[in-house]
Amino acid sequence: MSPNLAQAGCTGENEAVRIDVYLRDGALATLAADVRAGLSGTPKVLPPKYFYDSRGSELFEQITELPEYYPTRAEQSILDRVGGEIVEQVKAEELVELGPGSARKTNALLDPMVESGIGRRYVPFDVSESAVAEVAARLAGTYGGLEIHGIVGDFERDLDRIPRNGERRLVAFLGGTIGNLEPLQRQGMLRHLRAGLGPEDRLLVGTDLVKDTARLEAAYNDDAGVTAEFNRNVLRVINSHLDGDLDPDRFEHVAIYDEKEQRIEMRLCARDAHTACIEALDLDVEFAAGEHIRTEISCKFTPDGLRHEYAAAGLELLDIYMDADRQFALSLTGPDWLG
Ligand code: AVJ
Repeated sequence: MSPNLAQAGCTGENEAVRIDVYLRDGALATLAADVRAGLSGTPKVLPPKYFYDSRGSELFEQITELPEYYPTRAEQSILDRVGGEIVEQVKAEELVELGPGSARKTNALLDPMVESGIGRRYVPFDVSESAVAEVAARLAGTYGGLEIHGIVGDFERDLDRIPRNGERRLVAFLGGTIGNLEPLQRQGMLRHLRAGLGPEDRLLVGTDLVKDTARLEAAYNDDAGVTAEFNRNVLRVINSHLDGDLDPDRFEHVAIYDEKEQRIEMRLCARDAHTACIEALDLDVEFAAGEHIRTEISCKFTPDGLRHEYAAAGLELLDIYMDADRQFALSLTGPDWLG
């Protein structure tokens, strides 16, 4: 399949920007299949990637500024402290960023890459086309000589689309997004990423850390109700793309920490018994009063647990960096000798 070169070479005036869109049609096909499968079984589930239409991406930006939501600030503080050190160590010619969103944190890596004269290319890879387009345009303005090659895709399916240029690569998967995957999916993704690394390439992963339940739950139950709106947004996405009549007001936002599984679960809980219709799927979905849809898991980690997970995927944990309050971790990993 050839990419839909929506904006190849024509974002702004900058010829160094290219964006390949692999998702545009594919996204709707997987949305339909995922919604049918997820809302037909028990418990009901929806994949978190569908939060991020332009409204959902905007709501997530607001989440990152909430007083209760510490991960973004904690990760930023780590990157501000060690970004230069990491770049110097890796001597990366290319930065591939998985799920950059608005890429607010990326400067902490791109600045030292560009200043050292070693960095040449930035490859933002995101499920949101608007996010990739905006990031590409903004960073093209900031970094004159930098080549930018955006990819709009699903990192569970399109990772192999990232072209290999034979340059030394730093692959960054920040924000704790890897925590949205189930352990088996996560292991699969780490192995996949490992398989794409040359001996000198490095993978930098951001993960939220296990901490007390109150603090974790507050981060996903903010007082201003922004996370609740973000959660309900997935219903609006389904309604608009699949002609559904899911009523956001009939669902309560719930986020609870499961200490045994070490993860936050976000849910939408039906306030009363009712039936929704998803026209495009010719599907009626019945909700009992109090029945929930699980809309996201967000796993929390320990440094030891991380080391083991990386090792199982053929990755060696070379360095682990934490913020002063040990809330969040950045893992620098590389392919191990046996892998
Ligand atoms: C961007 C996926 C890491 O799991 O903390 C924020 C998404 N969900 N508030 C997270 C999210 C609810 C976030 N990630």
